[in-house]
Amino acid sequence: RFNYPERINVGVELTDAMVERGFGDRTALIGNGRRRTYKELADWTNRLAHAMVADLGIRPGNRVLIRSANNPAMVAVWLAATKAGAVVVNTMPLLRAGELTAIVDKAKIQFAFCDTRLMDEMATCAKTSEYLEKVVGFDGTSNHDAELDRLALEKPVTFDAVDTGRDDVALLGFTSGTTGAPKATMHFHRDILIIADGYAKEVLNVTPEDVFVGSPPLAFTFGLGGLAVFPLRFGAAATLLENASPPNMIDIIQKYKATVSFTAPTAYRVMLRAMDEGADLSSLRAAVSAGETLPAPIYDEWIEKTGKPMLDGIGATEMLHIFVTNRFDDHRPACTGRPVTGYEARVVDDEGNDVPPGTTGRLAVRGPTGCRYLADERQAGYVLDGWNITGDAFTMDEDGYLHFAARNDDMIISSGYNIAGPEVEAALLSHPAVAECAVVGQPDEDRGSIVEAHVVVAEGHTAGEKLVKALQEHVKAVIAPYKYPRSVRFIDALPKTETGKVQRFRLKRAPR
Ligand code: 3SK
Repeated sequence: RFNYPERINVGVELTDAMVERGFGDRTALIGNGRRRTYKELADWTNRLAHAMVADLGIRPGNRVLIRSANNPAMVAVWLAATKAGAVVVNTMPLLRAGELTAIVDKAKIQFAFCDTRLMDEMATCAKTSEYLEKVVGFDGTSNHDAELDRLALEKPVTFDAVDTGRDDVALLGFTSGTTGAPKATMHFHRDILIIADGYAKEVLNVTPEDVFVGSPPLAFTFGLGGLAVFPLRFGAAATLLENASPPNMIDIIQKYKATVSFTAPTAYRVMLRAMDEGADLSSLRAAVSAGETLPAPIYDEWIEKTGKPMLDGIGATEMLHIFVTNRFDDHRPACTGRPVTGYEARVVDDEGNDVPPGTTGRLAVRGPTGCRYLADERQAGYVLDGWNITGDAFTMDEDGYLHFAARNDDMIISSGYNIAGPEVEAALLSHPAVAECAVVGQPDEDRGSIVEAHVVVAEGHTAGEKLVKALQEHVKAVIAPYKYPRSVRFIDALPKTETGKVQRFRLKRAPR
């Protein structure tokens, strides 16, 4: 189904190859107040790639970290590094130095390209990491006013991209794992094309007339696929928003007549309310919802207001993108749909045996993309007999449609962000007032879930509103601020089993 030449470079496929196919004058990227055509993007990435190779010494296979908010410059730096044969790790702007260092050390990253507005934490990371050799700033505002931009300025607009193989690693996607060290998932050049030629083509039917908008960070493969790879593969336009708050997205949809959106149910809820107030979102022909379960009332109201279904889907960083989805002509409420063509799905028990229809079990998938953890013994737990055992509990009905039941792990999904409870617990425990704590997700109307911390106060400290604020500020300072506990409750003792295991389920409220 996916027949690519043996030698292929996805950076070239999404830029120069598009110019060759006649898309040179069409808009590729919109962001920070500027539009870039495919020709401009190809030239830009070629100049950057020259600078990376000639001035900075990047060699094929070098690992490169990019730190930026969603903007055209981030996409250009990613594509340029890919053309130079590097293996790229995209990271979110909110990450703190400790989180960056964990990534740098896990992936043995030598080079980092950082939006100059986000240098502080990167510089702290560079001081502690044993691998990072060079941190180079780029101008995320696209004014070309930083070191990398200056190096690229006078370079030729053509570049002989590194002759990578279709099965060479191009991208490392980090999962927000629940426990232990971060996990890096390796993705080949061909994988990045497969998600476009599979899901985006078959399910979304992307055309050059499309204009994409959305909120997931490019650092998540959900965002990278939905907001960069899918539009660029088909000659469409990508709008990239540094601030992708729902009101901003609504403005951009109206301004650019966006046709395809990628975001979480929380944002769609705000869009529905904005429609009540007169916002015109009728240009949207495809609204993709993932990252959280899509509540049936939002799905129903979207159809009622727009006449089109919202496309609920589930993916995983391990699989690169969405592998089970609803379709325009095949969708149901409170249902995630059926596998994307090329993928198969089963629901299995703990031994990997199929469970009967209607019984909840673990979702197992296989297809043209799949999990390859970088140097990680957890690989053996994720892939069994060629089946990727996801962290989610599902039921399959008699017709083969999949219905989400629960996460199998301690992941909290809040406003589309994946937040690992144990990571927040570790941050809280580094505060002297915390003797013990347990972090759970609690149902929340606006955010899907919120992070809630249950804290046993250390001797000599006093529970109260002042401590709540102090703990929240402390977490924001230690790890990415979006992970902070919006709710903090004080408790005399954590519920535990006889063997001392914390019973987090006893701290959870039932969803309403
Ligand atoms: O469902 C998800 O969380 C996901 C993860 C990675 C890529 C795509 C998606 C939808």
